[in-house]
Amino acid sequence: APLIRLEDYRPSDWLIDTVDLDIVLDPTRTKVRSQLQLRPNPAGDAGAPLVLDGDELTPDSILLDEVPLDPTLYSLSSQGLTIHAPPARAFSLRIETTLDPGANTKLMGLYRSSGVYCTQCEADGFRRITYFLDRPDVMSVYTVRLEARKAEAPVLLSNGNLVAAAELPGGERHFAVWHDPHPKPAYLFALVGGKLDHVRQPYVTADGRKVELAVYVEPGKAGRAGWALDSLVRCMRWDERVFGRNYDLDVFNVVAVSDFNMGAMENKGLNIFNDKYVLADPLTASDGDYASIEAIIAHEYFHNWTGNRITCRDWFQLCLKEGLTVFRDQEFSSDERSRPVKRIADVRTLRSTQFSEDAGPLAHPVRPRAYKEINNFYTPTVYEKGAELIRMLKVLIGEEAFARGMGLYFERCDGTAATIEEFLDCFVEASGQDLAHFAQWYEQAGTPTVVASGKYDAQAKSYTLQLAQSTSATPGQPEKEPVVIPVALGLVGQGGDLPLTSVSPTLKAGGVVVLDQPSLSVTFTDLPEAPTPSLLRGFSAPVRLELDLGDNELLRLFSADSDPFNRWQALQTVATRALVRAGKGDGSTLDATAAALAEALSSFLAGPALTDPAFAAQVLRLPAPADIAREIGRDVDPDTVHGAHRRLSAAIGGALAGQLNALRDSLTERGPYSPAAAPAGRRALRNEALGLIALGAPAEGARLSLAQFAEADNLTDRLAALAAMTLIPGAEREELIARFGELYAREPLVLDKWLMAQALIAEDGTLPRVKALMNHPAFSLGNPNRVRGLIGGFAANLTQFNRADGEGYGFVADIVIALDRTNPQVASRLLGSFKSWRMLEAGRRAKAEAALRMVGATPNLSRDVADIAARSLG
Ligand code: B3K
Ligand code: ZN
Repeated sequence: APLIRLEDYRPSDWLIDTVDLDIVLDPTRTKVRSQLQLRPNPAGDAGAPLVLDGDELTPDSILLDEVPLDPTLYSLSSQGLTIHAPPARAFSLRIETTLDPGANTKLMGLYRSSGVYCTQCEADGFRRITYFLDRPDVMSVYTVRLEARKAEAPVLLSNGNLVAAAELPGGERHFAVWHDPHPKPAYLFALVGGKLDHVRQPYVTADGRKVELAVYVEPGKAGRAGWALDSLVRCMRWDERVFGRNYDLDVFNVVAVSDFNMGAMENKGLNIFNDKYVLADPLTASDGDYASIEAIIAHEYFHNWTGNRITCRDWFQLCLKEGLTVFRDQEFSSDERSRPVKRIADVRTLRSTQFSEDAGPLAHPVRPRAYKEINNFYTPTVYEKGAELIRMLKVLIGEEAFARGMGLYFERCDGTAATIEEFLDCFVEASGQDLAHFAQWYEQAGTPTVVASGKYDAQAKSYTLQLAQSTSATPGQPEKEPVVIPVALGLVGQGGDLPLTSVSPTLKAGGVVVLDQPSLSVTFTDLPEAPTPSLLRGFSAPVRLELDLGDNELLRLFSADSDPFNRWQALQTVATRALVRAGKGDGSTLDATAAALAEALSSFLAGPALTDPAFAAQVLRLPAPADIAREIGRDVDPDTVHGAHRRLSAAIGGALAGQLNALRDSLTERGPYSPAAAPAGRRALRNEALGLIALGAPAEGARLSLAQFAEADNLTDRLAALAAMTLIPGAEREELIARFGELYAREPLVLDKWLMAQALIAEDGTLPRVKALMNHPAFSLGNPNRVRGLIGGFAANLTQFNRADGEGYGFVADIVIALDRTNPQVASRLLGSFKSWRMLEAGRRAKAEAALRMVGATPNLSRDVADIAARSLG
């Protein structure tokens, strides 16, 4: 496959002003009649051929200005349709194609999910529906007529506003016409047709527009759609209040489907969702699901401005919409819930997904320079690190300048397909600051390491902090430049934060030191006592921090820091250091660390911890074994790492079992389940405690888990009981697993969690268990959620995916190859599980490499899988 490069970008030679689609839905022979109004792009080459994208299409007929096009005047290839010498003026094209949505297993373009017709076009699925200039900088006004048998598709939806709908003569068929007045790129096109129930609610925007909101779900599931609709209303108000953004159509529809390659899709006025991120009731959705639904409903809604009204010039600018929209949804959730807890959760995700990507062969800049398959670049780097860049920008220029910059961006770029440069220019103008050096973050891959050390001068009452940065080489980028790192900091004394006084120009208002050179030092004066530095408060930059603080100083920060993120981080750092040592084979300090952590946690839990139980739950949770493996970084033995993690958890759990038990009792919920942040936080703490007890006092843990399972009135507590029991081998565990499976036999989304809980068991028997579960009646390789639950769960199992005998790699590699024949996107995602293979010890490394080579050598691989295999080995 050819390499597509950012530097080769050229405007399209042709533009398409309007698109009229007439689509007659049929399970195997859907007719698509498309009429395009084209004209030469003044910014392109006059007289250039017209090259329309098409994928797995053949035209039934082509008319140019209503006259059949002579076959000598065009040619067809597997990539599309070229009209060699089109008229050098505006003209129309009418093209008819026939599709088989029932046979579309790639879930790109038009397909059927449980009988419902639906589409997925981002990044390049529209070309699987009709011939088109399928690139985001070609924006057109769409009118879409949908026709179907009433019995098969009583609901017919597309983008924009409904302008006509009626039965056809005979009464068996009907149609609907939708018009979207906002010009949009083809990737935002969508249609839905099927039998669906819905819930709806009228909404009036701040600027007075009446909007009908609706959430469509599988028949019989409308009772589970309320939370999504409620979340939609709340995020719409929030966007009006915080960003001044109003909605711009008369309807906003959300549709849940059960076969979907990713989470959801922001099609204009018609968001299509993986039903996992819509359906919720207390017994089939966990607190985490409620929070994800709220976040993803918001994310897709926020795209209406950051993505749709302002879209991307080309796919290299993907972070322009994704990083910014993740930032916006994170801010929304922070405002709806606890800001520090949300930040901690987001940083955990960033470290586990993005830092690991940055540390391996798939590392790439937030704005990649080249790609073979764009669908492989919807990554934690583009999304989560992309959001961190926006967050840093806000810290660097300040809240007010940031708000002015956003306002400028919305005003200036509305209706355009924009670039990162145009975005940043708005903030240069709003702040008066030069952001050229900051822009380096978009170009340079890898996670910088910041090394910090400090010295107190008792005589001078001053404290000097040294900061240095470096970034390791990543594929294609052997040399790294220093980047602009905002280090938000405080100096903590016996009685809390000390005043920050410094003549250094690098110290900005709000206590931010900007590290934009290889190293710098800054001296703080007027300090009557030796301070403990609290660095990177709120995780002000996506970097690794190495501190010269001892465990005692960290424990002091844990109890005295005014920044909740760093309180949490302090304890994580103490645990991480001990686990890294033990994970490398030196477990000599682990017991002492366990005792120190247990003591700190004990007084924390006895103190005012219960004022924010969700925060306390985060404090109780140690870094994951995979985080420790990544910190070790080379010659990792997953069994040693996992063993150390178990030992530390068990020691803490054992020491605190009595206290945790009492804490659990004090947190017991009375009254009916509510997904609100406060009760969810109490459940999180209770269940975090249960996990520690299960490891530290297994008999007690089993008793508590079984009792909790029996009494629970919600999925969160049932799942936590199941998860705790998976840590305790034996007959009781197997019985609970069986009982859970029967209870939820008809709830595929809950079974996904059940499959995953089993796939994550850190025992040798897990691989045969997973293989057996592939024969479970609910499992299917054809459904992405099932695959992500069972196989994705297994691939995330540090010790079992990385079995010393290599069987874990072979198993996943075989599934990747099998899946690639039907769904390349899901297959290539799964292959991404190998991204950390180079950090393993030599034996496993060789076996993982062999599995990757086996995949790479398979004939007829999709571009998706071939690209990941090649880059993983590169
Ligand atoms: N924009 C979509 C993701 C599309 C993925 C294409 N492979 C969902 C989102 O980020 O909101
Ligand atoms: Zn998005």
